[in-house]
Amino acid sequence: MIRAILILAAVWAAAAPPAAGAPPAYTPVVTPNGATLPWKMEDGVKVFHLTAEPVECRIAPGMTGRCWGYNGRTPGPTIEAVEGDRVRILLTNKLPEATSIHWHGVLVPNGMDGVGGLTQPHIQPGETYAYEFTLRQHGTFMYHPHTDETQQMALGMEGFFIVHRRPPARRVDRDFAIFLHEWDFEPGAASPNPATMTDFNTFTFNGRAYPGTAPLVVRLGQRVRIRFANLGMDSHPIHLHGYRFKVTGTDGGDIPPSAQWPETTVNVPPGETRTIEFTAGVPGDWALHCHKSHHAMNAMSHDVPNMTGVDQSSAAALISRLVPGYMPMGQNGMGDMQEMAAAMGGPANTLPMMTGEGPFGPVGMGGMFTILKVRAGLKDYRDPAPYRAPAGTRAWRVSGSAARAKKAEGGLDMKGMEMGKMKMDGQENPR
Ligand SMILES: [Cu+2]
Repeated sequence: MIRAILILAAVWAAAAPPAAGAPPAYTPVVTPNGATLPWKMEDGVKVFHLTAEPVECRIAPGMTGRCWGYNGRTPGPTIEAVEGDRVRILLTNKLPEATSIHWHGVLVPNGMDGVGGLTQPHIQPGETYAYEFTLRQHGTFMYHPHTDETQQMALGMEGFFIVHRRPPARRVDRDFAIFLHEWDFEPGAASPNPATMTDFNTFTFNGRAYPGTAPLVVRLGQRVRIRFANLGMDSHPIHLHGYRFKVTGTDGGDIPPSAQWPETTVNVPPGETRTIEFTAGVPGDWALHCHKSHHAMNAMSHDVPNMTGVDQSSAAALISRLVPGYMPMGQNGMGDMQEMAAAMGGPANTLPMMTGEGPFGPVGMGGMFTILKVRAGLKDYRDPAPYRAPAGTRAWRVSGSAARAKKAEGGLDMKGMEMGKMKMDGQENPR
């Protein structure tokens, strides 16, 4: 009898929605540089409120975009709920034009699908609409407008809609969500051009370009999930250094374990989400970035002649008679442009192409780039100091300029170098 009651209680606990304010039965999602949408319980319904509005987007130090989004940000705050929840989402339109909101990947009754003109009237400026449905699945989904989509999504109107599994599956310790977005900002301009179809120049994780992106801070040994979403015009192959991972889900749901294979890069096409999982078994500062090389750069201009290997010295002498201070660029690659651009100063509100300082010098990346920081013994998830590789586990100079090497060494102790002792087992995906 007691056993039956215990079983019934366990079944009820698994099915009942948690009381408002009770700790969630899942690891809450972290949206780096972003936010999670608060909710309140009203008669058994989780009620959320989104406001569509113009927003300021701090792309990185030195650049702010005038964009559109939800609740003061782009991407909008992450909606987080649990399978079985009844949710009501209010949308207030504070844009200068009509909008609507679609729940991408969420299985809803047709009238809740949010396609302006098709399943409901467009939501006019000043109006508020309510959407209500029961969540019958779990996974990583999105929300975005379905009115004047080209303009509204290009300006940043999008967000995560994450539904946790009930009962919880294998628990992860850290659960991150990163929205990918490409923008076209004319040099010096703050408003992105929504008419651009292919040639974008600014690439962001959750509305931030490196070095404006927050790192993903993880304690050594933790199970990590990262969810990526893309509503742009281009696909983004996101590459993680130091690990192998498995793609465990799409916006269609879980991928069964028998269909998962190891990867180091996951391509995230437009209109899709991808979820990856791995165990963070090796400490370090591991790069996480889009592998389209132009997407890991800022303010990248593409309509330029190829100067690689071209001796510009005679041309430079001639041009500088007409344009005092003229400097030829690109002869030895783009790496020197960072320091040059910093010295010259670019247009206002425009980022240098490659920025970010590491312990050994400029990182030479921008755009869709951040760092997975894995450390033993973390007490909290604040950004830790740069990783210091143990003696014998960092690349070393064999020959070359001692002066350059000294600068590159960054003053680190190079004694006791011994190769061949680096422990690799933590990099294996144990499952
Ligand atoms: Cu990309």
